[in-house]
Amino acid sequence: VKWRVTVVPETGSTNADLLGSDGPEGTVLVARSQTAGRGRLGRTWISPPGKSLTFSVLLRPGDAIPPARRGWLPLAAGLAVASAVRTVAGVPADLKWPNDVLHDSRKLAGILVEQSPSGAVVIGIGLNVSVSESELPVPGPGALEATSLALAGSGVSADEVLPAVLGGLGARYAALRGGGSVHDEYLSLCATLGRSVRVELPGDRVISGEAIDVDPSGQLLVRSAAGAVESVSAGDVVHLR
Ligand code: BT5
Repeated sequence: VKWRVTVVPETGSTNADLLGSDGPEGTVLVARSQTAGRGRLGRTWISPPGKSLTFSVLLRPGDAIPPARRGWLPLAAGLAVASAVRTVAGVPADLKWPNDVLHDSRKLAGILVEQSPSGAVVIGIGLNVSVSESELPVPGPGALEATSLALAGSGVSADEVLPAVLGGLGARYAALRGGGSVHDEYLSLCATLGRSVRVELPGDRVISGEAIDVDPSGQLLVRSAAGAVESVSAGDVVHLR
């Protein structure tokens, strides 16, 4: 992909903007401030103006990535952010399935992937950069504590991290388009695998067990104490112990 980056001082949600646009693949919208940042499942993403990296990219995978493998796009985005954070900021980061970026078990970045009816895929990334302790959102019940690159000891700016994330996302997107896999890299950076987890599924169902792998479509495989393996396509994972 050739990225074309536009930076705006403020918008509601960069994801909403790109979902409503008919821009070409590779369109990137960065907002210095977001007034209505969206999380998954109707939740909100909070970012104090100028202290985080909030942006979205528009992809048009078409037939190159069949629907059965599109589930890897959110995971590839998580890998791009975690590895950019490691290399550019020097902050040890890992992932909670599907793509929460964690440092020291606290949430450094969140990712929201949405599809438009026309088949465009919008990947929105929010990364806490120079957010201070008192500016971090207070986690609701069951939610992870938040952190930022600054609190993790790094002085990098949003503008220094962005090119690394875009480069890493482009490389992994190209791999997926070419029929390649990011499975092994994902296993190496995902802190969920091998853990005891509780998964809150949409519709209030909860399962628990050991997270054993990610299947060929990007779903999380959870083995219950009784030995049954369930695959999870969407849900909130809580790492236990
Ligand atoms: C996410 O949702 O983590 C996806 C966040 C995606 C944000 C980006 S910013 C650019 C683009 N444009 C948008 O409008 N959105 C995308 P979820 O897994 O549902 O997590 C949301 C939860 O994380 C909230 O309910 C809070 O508990 C918590 N949270 C909110 N703001 C946070 C922050 N800055 N740091 C850490 N946790 C936060």
